[in-house]
Amino acid sequence: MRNLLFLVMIPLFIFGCGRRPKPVDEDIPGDHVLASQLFSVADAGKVMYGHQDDLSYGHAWKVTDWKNDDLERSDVKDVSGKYPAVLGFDLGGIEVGDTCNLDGVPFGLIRKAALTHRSRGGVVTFSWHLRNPLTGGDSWDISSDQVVASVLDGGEKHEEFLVWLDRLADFLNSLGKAPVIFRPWHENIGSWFWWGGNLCSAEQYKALFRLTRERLEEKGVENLLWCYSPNGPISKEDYLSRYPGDDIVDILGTDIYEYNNGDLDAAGAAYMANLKQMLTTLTEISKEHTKLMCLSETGLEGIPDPHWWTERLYPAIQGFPICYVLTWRNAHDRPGHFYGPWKGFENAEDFRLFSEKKEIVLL
Ligand code: BMA
Repeated sequence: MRNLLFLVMIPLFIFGCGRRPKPVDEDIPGDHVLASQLFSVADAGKVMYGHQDDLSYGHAWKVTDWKNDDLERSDVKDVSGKYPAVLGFDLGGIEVGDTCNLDGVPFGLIRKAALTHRSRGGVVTFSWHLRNPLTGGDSWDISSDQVVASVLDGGEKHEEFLVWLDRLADFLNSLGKAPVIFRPWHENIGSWFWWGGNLCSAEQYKALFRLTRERLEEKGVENLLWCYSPNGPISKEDYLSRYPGDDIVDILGTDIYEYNNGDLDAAGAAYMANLKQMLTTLTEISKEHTKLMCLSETGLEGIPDPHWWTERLYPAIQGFPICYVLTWRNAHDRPGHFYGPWKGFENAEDFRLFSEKKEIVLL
């Protein structure tokens, strides 16, 4: 996706989320169709709600026989009657040829769920918690600050890393022409992933992002919208310090969580202030760079706040032109590790009220 500007000017498609995208011309690339869909949502003052792994598993359940499953179960649908508009998946493990991702979800199921969701009219986004190519550890292995350097051109792991990118390309190509949002190298201002702020220079980070996009495109991967999503809140200067460039990035994202430190009122107030500060900054950058923007990850683990959806998240994002907000996964095997709604949990009704707000879009 090189230039999204003309999409704002030429009304190629008129549809909202929940209606199937109807191309008026089959030659129009899928990434343009998706960008147009996202621009229409943001221009209408709407925000699509998204949930990680929503069709693959939920609180205390998971799809077991994915080949014969119609993927109709969803924690979000159980509570609100509708699927989330945006569905997130993680591709960690694809690079080494695993059959399941780092959370045990088969890549076959991810492919099927992504295509099913797209055919229902929804939007798909992929993150990538890949392994550490230098140490053999995981994304969180920050024992060396030479990992990014090692995969760049001239580095000792460069050739191996290209093979990793090619495996990723094969998976993405297996989706046919379905457009998706790809969000690699996320939360890169913090230093908890091997591509984090203290683990590589800004130039190395940008080169890593560029290498990823260029290699995938060389391998024929089209139809991606590329999202840059540092952890927030951070200043405008910090956000842009590692920004890979307007020719590389299509969507400006940020990941911001609420952390319960025992004082829910204080944690909630800090979360709302953080969101407001970061989304104000993102709005400014998105205007200057003519880019879409989103809240790429958010949530409060275990949602101990009974009115979190309507009194924390909703007022904090209200009025900002984000095309979507995505809450993280409801782990099926860790009872307290959930960020989305599920039927039977005490604040399910609060989510239902959130989902019925006029700005919030589900499928
Ligand atoms: C984290 C946690 C982990 C998970 C990872 C990738 O935030 O949910 O359990 O492995 O995301 O999905």
